Amino acid sequence: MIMNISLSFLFFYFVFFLSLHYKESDATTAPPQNGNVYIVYMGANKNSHDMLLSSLLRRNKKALVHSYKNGFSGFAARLSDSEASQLSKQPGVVSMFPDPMLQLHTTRSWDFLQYETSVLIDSQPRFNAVPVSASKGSDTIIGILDTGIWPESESFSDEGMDPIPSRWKGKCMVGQNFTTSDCNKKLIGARYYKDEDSKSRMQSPRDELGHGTHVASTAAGVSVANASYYGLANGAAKGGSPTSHIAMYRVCFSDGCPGSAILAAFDDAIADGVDMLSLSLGASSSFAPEFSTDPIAIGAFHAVQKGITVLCSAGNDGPSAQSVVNVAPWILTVAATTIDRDLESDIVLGNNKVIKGESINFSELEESPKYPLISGSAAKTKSATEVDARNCYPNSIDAEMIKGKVVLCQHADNSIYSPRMKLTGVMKSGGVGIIIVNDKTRLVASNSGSFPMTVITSKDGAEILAYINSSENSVATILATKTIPTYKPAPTVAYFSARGPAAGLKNLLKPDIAAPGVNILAAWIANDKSKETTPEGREPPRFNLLSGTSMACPHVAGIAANIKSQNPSWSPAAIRSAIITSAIQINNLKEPITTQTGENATPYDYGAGEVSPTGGIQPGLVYDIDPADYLQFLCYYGYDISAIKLIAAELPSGFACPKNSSKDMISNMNYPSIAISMNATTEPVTVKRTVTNVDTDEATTYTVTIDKPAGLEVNVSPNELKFTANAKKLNYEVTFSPSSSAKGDLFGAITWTNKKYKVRSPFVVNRSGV
Ligand SMILES: *[C@@H]1O[C@H](CO)[C@@H](O)[C@H](O)[C@H]1NC(C)=O
Ligand SMILES: *[C@@H]1O[C@H](CO)[C@@H](O)[C@H](O)[C@H]1NC(C)=O
Ligand SMILES: *[C@@H]1O[C@H](CO)[C@@H](O)[C@H](O)[C@H]1NC(C)=O
Ligand SMILES: *[C@@H]1O[C@H](CO)[C@@H](O)[C@H](O)[C@H]1NC(C)=O
Ligand SMILES: *[C@@H]1O[C@H](CO)[C@@H](O)[C@H](O)[C@H]1NC(C)=O
Ligand SMILES: *[C@@H]1O[C@H](CO)[C@@H](O)[C@H](O)[C@H]1NC(C)=O
Ligand SMILES: CC(=O)N[C@H]1CO[C@H](CO)[C@@H](O)[C@@H]1O
Repeated sequence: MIMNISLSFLFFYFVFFLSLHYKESDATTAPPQNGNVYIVYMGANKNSHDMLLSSLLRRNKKALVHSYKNGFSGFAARLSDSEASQLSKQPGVVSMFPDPMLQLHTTRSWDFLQYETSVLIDSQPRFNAVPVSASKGSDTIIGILDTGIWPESESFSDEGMDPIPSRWKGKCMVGQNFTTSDCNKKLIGARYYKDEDSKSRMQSPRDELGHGTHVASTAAGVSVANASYYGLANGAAKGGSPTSHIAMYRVCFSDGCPGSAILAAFDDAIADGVDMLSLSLGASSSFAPEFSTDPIAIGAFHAVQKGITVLCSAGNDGPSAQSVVNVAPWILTVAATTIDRDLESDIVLGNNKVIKGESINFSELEESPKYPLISGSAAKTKSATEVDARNCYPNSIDAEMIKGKVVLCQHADNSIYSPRMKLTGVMKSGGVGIIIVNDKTRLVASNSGSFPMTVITSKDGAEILAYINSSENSVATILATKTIPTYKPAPTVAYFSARGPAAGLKNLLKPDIAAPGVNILAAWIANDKSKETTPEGREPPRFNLLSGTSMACPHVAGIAANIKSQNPSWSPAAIRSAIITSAIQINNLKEPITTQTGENATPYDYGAGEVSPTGGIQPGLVYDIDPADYLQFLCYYGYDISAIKLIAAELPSGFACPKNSSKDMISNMNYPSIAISMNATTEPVTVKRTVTNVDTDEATTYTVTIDKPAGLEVNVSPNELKFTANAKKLNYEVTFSPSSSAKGDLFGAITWTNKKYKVRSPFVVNRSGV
């Protein structure tokens, strides 16, 4: 019992901390660090690794936290300042940096909802048809770096699963409340990363927070009928690749995800033999590290070199520009969209008008509007400002005045208090319900526990204010949440989804793709007694509703696993290409996908668009990239050889950066999208691409279609590609010529089509200084 209480507290504290932390991050300067742990990176140098480590351990037996040996060499150690400075000067040490503490990419904690495997969109059924063979099982192994797993969940049943692939070399580690019998043919591996000095961290692959269980079941959970969150979002819960195997690497704890553990997990996963790695975590955009000190970028580089596809969430610091993280060109970066189910919790006013709101509530308010209604500003305390009261900041509204009432609170974008803190304030003061006015979150349902709450748009907020003004005794009620199954428009880009372009990287389009990440129903830990998840007097739910780019990433991981199982020899770049070029740009109203503001989404919002559940299995053509090209990328990015060694353990002999390296040359990497940075000159810019025919039809001709914005001439040469048995790979060039007045971000797409396939590449040209 005591254990449960403290775990719930931890979870609450954790999510709460993240929401506070997010707001404060702009003001602080130092990124969060894991104690005084340092990552000592030694590249490919395995000999000095052992020597250095044994000399360190002679002095301090307990200093070692993790040792890395498979993909790359190095270790993480707990060091005093003087030890750290000494060690950094030792031969063989390529770099040394403080162990960063990364975060899970769920939304600021409490914004929850529903799941459906594929968004109901008419996705050009004539093209990219799924081959019949795709219905057979997949043997893919998806590794997940997260908070651990709840192995008893029905989503991880191995009934009907294929045997564990013989290439698997991983482990099912025994830990607190976790034994080898917790693994099966579905969950084939489970590891955790011990840190003897951090007793507060559970030493086990068992999930205490729920996030890892949710993410793993979204990627590869088996179908579970009649899943719901207390009746909401009822249906079959099923992962993107139900026949894939799961390997969980527990790297996150209630205090965050240490970079040293992330690197250790990459190191293990490479040796274990995973095919995919899915990471729903990262730095916040204000602390996004350079590639050379980013454990995700470094670990992913080595994994991709070994043919493992690495997928990461884009982060939840949207909608501001340049908020996207995990942007290395060897990673597939995933943004989040809404799905077509809305969780509606309506308000009935005294004049019988019904206002549509969004939330998950367990209120016991009566259905007739009998509760007095008051706005935060009308309940202002003497000392509070009008703005604080209108936004229901704690201590700015008078407890006596709101007792027994439903309170209307604004929630301005830059509010320092989260909706949950406002809710707690109103609840403690004896209010009976809270209405939050916020345009962005209207489509992202929030779980308000047992307290009645709903979120409405500012337009509806104005209507309620007018009603309060016009009525002597304004009254209202908040109704039970109901599931609206065919909400339109969907998908839309979620407000929290981090946006491109990547800071300092205008020549690479990020994020790459978008996937469902709002109101996602998936498996949950069975012992969660936190108020956020389990209402008073109820049993913990078997499934939970969450939102975040964390939830979007495993959708794409499942899809990537299906592509890999059909095309086992494909490189990570080819798999990513298939996903990008088959994306969907149209919503369920057959109109362009929009953002939270209702404007058409751009590639900075959703990359190539919404992921197609099956379109990438047979894409027709792929844009492949040799991992060596990523070394060139680092040259163009501005790194010299010694900086490149901070990421790549080994360089090909004789490797040198081109003397004329510049960021503009990144645009020529064979990426499946195109990003170009232009200045005020009208000089045209030409980029090259190479496409490989991956269809069984060797003789086929593709023609190009160009979707170009005003002010930009786009020429593709040649405009026809004739593939034959001897010409599987063909090159083309695209020339972009701006008009003298064209400025800002110019978006468009280049699409190659034959009778069977559409292969679409989005482009962005930024013209500045005009
Ligand atoms: C330990 O695992 C069992 C399921 O086997 C679960 O019921 C229990 O709540 C777990 N305890 C903790 C502390 O995780
Ligand atoms: C579905 O689950 C609900 C509770 O979550 C239960 O009341 C109902 O009987 C179940 N229905 C079926 C067909 O199993
Ligand atoms: C409500 O009335 C006050 C004055 O009594 C006025 O300042 C305010 O603009 C009105 N608000 C609305 C929404 O009509
Ligand atoms: C850079 O130099 C290489 C030769 O080292 C040359 O082939 C290439 O065209 C040059 N690129 C640019 C953008 O000047
Ligand atoms: C504009 O860009 C071109 C090509 O990248 C470069 O040669 C030129 O120097 C730039 N002009 C200015 C004014 O920056
Ligand atoms: C694109 O160029 C405009 C100037 O025309 C600039 O204001 C804008 O910030 C640029 N966009 C990016 C992503 O750099
Ligand atoms: C999801 C949920 O439990 N919603 C509840 C909201 O509150 C009403 C009572 O007012 C319940 O009937 C619903 O079940």
